[in-house]
Amino acid sequence: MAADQPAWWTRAVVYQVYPRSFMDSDGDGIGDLGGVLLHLDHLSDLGVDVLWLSPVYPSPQADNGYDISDYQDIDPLFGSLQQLDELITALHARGMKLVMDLVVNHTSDQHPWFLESRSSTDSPKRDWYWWRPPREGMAPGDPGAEPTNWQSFFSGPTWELDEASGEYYLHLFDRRQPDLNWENPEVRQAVHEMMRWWLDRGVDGFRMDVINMISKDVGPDGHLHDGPPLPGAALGDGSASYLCGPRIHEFLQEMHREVFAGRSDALLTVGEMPGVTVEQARLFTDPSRGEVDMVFQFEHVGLDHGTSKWDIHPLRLRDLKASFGRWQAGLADVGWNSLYWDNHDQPRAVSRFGDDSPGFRRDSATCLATLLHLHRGTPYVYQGEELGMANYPFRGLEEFADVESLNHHVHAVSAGHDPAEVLDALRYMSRDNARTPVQWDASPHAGFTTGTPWLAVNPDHVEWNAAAQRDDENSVFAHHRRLIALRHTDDVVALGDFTMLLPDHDEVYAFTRSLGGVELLVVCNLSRTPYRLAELLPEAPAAELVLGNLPDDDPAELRPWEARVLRLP
Ligand code: TEU
Repeated sequence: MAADQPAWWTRAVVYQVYPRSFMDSDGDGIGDLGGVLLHLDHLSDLGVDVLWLSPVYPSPQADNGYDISDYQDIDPLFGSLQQLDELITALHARGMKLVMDLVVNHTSDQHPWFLESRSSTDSPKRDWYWWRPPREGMAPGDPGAEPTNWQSFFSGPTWELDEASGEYYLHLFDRRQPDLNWENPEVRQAVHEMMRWWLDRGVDGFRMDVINMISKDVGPDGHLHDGPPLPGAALGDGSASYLCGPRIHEFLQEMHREVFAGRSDALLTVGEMPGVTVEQARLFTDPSRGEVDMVFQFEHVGLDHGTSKWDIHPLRLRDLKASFGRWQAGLADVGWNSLYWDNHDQPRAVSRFGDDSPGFRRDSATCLATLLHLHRGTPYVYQGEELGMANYPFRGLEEFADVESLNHHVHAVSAGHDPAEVLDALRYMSRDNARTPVQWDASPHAGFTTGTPWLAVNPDHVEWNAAAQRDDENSVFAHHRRLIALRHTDDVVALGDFTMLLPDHDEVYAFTRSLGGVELLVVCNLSRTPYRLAELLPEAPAAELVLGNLPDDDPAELRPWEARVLRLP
């Protein structure tokens, strides 16, 4: 942030659209750009400033569009370039911006660049991807002959054998998502050119998929290193070789120079960075370094993980406070935080960190939202979060579609895990929980489609839907609207200093925000236990209520899942 004027995004709120599940305008059961255009009122009414659109580019859809086969077009499944232009115009007319998803750590294996690269070992694009011979002394396809022992994010090794050449290619994600070789300057130039093309078209920035994985730790001879063995697995953890690798800052600074320098500062860049530390994030988001505006960090969404995301432990509130507190402090004077509970990769927050039982669902959804939106940083709302959408009651494996979930099931069961336990973990943690269609109304398929939805609609849509909430001042939607408005109007919410209170309390989350003599006290009860407020925070009962999630009642008692934003005298 420049010292003189805070950047515009310090008071902005971003709304993520996962187009496949947002709204289907043509009855094929899959959401599309026409559907996004139909529901822009929903976004304006909510008051958000930016729409981040998950990938709509041509893609075989092996990972729902995060496997791109053409960076400069729109998949007919989602619509056309003309509709994308319409969306840019319509958003701008409403004072909103459009941020596109940039997926350039990897392409689809059907991208012409990869088809060319694969076509022969002499191809001019051979070096655009990571091709390696089998491990020394082994033949292609031998068990363990992969060039490194890395386990992929989507189960199994990160290497796939190409029978024709006898060489392996690298894929940190699915085998249909080969990693681009950013060491090659032609790759970087091609990406920069494509990004400029989108900005020239009018888009307002990029959310950069796994952007801290583009630099790999490669020896001068091209050697990549094995990682430490993973507990109970034949494969290893290669993350030290590809998370925030040796040239990551150089690559992002070069991108900034080549793509963003000299353009309007009304743009937004956010780098998705699994495993990023606070110290690294300070570097990535220090404006004087010219890298990105903010990053998505993963610490808080890993606090309920054990050895993997499928090994689920209940969240301890003091761990969340320690983590958020460190991120708030670490990026207080330099850099900027992004704030999120939900996205298309995470289970629904109200089911995971809240209480989605009927009596507490509305209150816990609004309590979690208050907690998040009152932090310092740019909040991200994921479609349906503003309605309190919850995890889906999956009956069996046949109801899952996500490549990560399905690959995990195959690998875990073949490794001897109890299929019932594997299914339980999927039910709770699968990305498909976030991907069920948005619940617009109580009609069949929740008003999402007139056809058959690609992923089942949550049966709770008869009660939990946008139509029921839009005019209800007590709804989760209305509460989000108030939180977003507060950030727009109140400097202390956007910019105030953050101080964590009660760090060891297991059920109550409290903090202050202060700026130029104004001080807010935020207190959130993340439990069913009522508390006497004066016993926790003696100054609270006398303070003025700015915003609360429950009807005014007894100021002395903090009710189950109650959240209050108070102004201290
Ligand atoms: O996700 C990156 C990532 O590391 C995880 O969030 C991942 O989705 C997984 O849950 C790890 O267990 C990004 C995208 O957001 C995701 O949808 C893509 O599948 C992935 O990159 C590959 O492009």
